[in-house]
Amino acid sequence: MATVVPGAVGLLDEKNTIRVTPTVSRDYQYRRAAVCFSFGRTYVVTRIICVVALAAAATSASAQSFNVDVGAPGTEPSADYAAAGLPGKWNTIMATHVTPFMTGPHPQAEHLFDLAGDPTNVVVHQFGGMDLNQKNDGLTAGDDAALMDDYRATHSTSLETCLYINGLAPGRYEVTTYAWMPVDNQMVSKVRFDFQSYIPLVGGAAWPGHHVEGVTFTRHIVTVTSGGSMTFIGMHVGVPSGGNTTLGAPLNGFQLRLLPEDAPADMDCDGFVNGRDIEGFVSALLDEEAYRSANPTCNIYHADMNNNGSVGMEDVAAFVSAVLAG
Ligand SMILES: [Ca+2]
Ligand SMILES: [Ca+2]
Ligand SMILES: [Ca+2]
Ligand SMILES: [Ca+2]
Repeated sequence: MATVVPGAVGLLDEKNTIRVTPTVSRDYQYRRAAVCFSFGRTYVVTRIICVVALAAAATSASAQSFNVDVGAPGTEPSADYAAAGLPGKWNTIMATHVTPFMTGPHPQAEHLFDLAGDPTNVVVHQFGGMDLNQKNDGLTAGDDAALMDDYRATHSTSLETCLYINGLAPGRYEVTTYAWMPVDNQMVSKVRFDFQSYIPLVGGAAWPGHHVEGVTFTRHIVTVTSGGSMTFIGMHVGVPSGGNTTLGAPLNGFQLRLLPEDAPADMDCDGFVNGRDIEGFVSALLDEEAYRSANPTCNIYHADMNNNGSVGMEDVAAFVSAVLAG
């Protein structure tokens, strides 16, 4: 029986011969396989050697995850605040409108620190959103207020707040975008990303006491490539058609998380597909937030067995087959 090696380096069959999985990128295959192959010219490797490769990869993932508060300097939440994502160092950026318009790295872009607080080459700049506002919402407090009570706003249905993030390692990122208007909670905003058709609305309700998808934030999965047109993330927050341009649409902040490599059915991201993944699959199907809080660094889309972008009943049969075959 084949064994799934932690970190999706590849598959070890009964002869302990590595077979790199077809789902990982060419670049990823090369880097990971090189670690394994360097220990045996005959391509015969041990599981222990590949687990070492996993540890190295986990480090690079956290170095490509970021928490960002949009607001005045010094108003960021504390590092133990997770919001709807992972805890870690919060950057504060003004997200000031800069010209000329460009999607690539801008001379006036701001550098980001990763979750561990280490400096990185990842930079962000903004075009379109004109006002940096702060309102004291009566229901937010503490770190929630630090993130949500200040925001960059646009007041036009035709000019969005456009944030461009450059310098990211290639991969798939989960982007959690906070777009909730303090005080004037009736405001609804739209959130979209370049190269994506999914444009959810967010807002329209008072602070719920904690983060709620569709009220305080949206989630998108965005792919970054090493070449071509998708080398950056382009985020856009705007006033929907018929919306209130006087109040405007807010961008309170965002979180970026580099997702683990594709590993279908591995719901706890331990590198194995087995009975321990059943509980995670069930919660991914029935209660997304419960799944996320139990598996904060994993990838809920490991349950999306038919790869249609959502987790549903259509994924059950394939998941059961994967566990039985595991
Ligand atoms: Ca703030
Ligand atoms: Ca903010
Ligand atoms: Ca597992
Ligand atoms: Ca699916």
